[in-house]
Amino acid sequence: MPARPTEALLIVDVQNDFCSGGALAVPEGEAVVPFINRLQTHFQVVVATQDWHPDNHRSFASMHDDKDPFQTTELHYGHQVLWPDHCIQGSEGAAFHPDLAIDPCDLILRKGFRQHIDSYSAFFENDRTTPTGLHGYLVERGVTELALTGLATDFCVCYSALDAVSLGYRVTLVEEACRAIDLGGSLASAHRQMAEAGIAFASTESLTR
Ligand code: VGL
Ligand code: ZN
Repeated sequence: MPARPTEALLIVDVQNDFCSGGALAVPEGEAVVPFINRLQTHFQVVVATQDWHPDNHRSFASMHDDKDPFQTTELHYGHQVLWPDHCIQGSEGAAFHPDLAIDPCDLILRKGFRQHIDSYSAFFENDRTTPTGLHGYLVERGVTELALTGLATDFCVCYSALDAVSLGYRVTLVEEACRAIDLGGSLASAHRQMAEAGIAFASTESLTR
């Protein structure tokens, strides 16, 4: 009989390109690092994701004529924001922030490596059907509860959190351990959707004492 549920810490995309000076810098992105490092020892399972695009990825504005970064387009699965080139496989921008503790991670999961599909969520790509394999891994490890951290709150963290709820996990968002891009109200919308889905919001302090 399990004494307590198995909890996993999910660290989303804490990569140089999402931090200050990066290609798709999230304001104060690097501020999440000390909180995440502190959280790691309090979880039985720790997983980090890495946005990992080929240099001709369809989510890049540079791959579309007459499009600038942060405009939108229709791809074969629907609406897609077009981004500056970022997190190109093997580049310095795709590497984890140098201060992020990687050694405690049990699994590093890469996503967004298919040229024609973006992948915000750690569970499903943006066509909403192609799985990343993370759910299978967590099920096999007996994980039922997830604490989410990382970048960006209103894109990859939010998509991952909502998918996790629909897959049946209990989900908590760690507030100081996330930062947002906030594009046209996307942060407010993400907060509303996560609250409606029953996601809890917690502080690092409450999870580490
Ligand atoms: C992300 C936009 C494009 C994220 C990744 O990690 O939130 N956002 N690729
Ligand atoms: Zn990306």
